[in-house]
Amino acid sequence: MPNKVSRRDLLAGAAGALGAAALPSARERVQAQEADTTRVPGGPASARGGRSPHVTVQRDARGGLASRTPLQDLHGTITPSDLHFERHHAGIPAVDPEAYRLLVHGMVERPMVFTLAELKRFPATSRICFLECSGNYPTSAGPDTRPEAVCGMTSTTEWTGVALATLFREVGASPDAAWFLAEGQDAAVMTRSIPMEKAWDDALIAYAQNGEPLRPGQGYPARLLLPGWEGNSNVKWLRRVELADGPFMTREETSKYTDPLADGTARQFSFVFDARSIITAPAYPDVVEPGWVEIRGIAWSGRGTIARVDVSTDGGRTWESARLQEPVLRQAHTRFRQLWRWDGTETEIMSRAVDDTGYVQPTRAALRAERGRRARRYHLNPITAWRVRAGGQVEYRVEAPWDA
Ligand SMILES: Nc1nc2c(c(=O)[nH]1)N[C@H]1C(S)=C(S)[C@@H](COP(=O)(O)O)O[C@H]1N2
Ligand SMILES: [Mo]
Repeated sequence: MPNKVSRRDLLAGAAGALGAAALPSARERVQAQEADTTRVPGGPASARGGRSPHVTVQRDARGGLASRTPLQDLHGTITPSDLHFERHHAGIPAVDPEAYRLLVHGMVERPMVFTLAELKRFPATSRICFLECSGNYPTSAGPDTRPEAVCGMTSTTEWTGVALATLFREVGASPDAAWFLAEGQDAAVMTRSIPMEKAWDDALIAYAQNGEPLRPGQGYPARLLLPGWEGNSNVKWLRRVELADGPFMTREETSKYTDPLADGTARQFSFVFDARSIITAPAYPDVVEPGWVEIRGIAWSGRGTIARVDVSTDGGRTWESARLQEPVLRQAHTRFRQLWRWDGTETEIMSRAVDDTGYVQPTRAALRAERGRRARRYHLNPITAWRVRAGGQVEYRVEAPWDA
């Protein structure tokens, strides 16, 4: 319960602040207005909005080459553009939109170069989906780990652009082309090979996010967008697309983003993200009180649509289906909620996502058994648990380091 303040106290406070000096300072004006917003005219309209001075939500950008979405501070499913996570291997290039060119060549009838204006003249299409980094797993995590540090390298956006299939029809893609290369114009010159099926299915050249031009960190002026596929393959600052009859075997796909498996083989192209979920509240550093608590979180799957999210409040012994909150979109963050009556005893709470392909989010032990001891910290999606102490403090349930 907030402190009890009477209306008369509020009015007296406002009058006092105003009466303290002949002309109220800006700060006093704000205080007076907050005490009773009906007595003083409010602020003016502005050319560009900002957040309330009371809202301090921001990304964790301590990584320098990466920043994380504060999942625990968000509501709904769309990530505000300035809170979308960022991951760039060699910094954010300053690309001049006038000088920007996209070359499409290789196994095509007509190699073509597109300006940004030309890309925008094609029929536009929009798509709401998540984008996640393949390395979205904590390196070292103590009990004081927040949701953003567990998996804040995932965000959901309404992307707008031109379907890659439209461009491929324009250049006359050869029916024998099986893969295409996507190359960025940053200092990392990020290059990835993508199967042509994804282009014919739902790949986009995106130039807008949530209604505005791409943010520089998201690949301004244009990027490749592959719904549900690992973040790394969504090449930003896209400058070149080359069609070929096989993969190009770039560094990112021969060494970095392959997954060694338990049977001694390796999974080379791990494009599609498996289903994952996390409880974002209550979570560290929340403190809960005995009684009703609404457990809230997000679930997503690169394979399709979230079909169910199970929640356990007894350390994984029993599970109940949580309520899914609309909209439930394919390959997008999906909200779940579950009412829980906490009796004040120590326990663990956790969530388990199930998608419409029947895939069930694994425990860490199951994932470990599947991937084996050589597994690296890529494409990890284990169930995450929060420990609720008897005093109500919520802590991250620490797992042994993945590489241990
Ligand atoms: N050109 C280029 N594209 C890139 C990268 C990069 O470093 N350079 N990073 C990739 C990685 S590892 C990820 S996870 C996503 C992150 O996209 P975001 O920064 O828009 O969230 O972009 C991918 N595309
Ligand atoms: Mo990434």
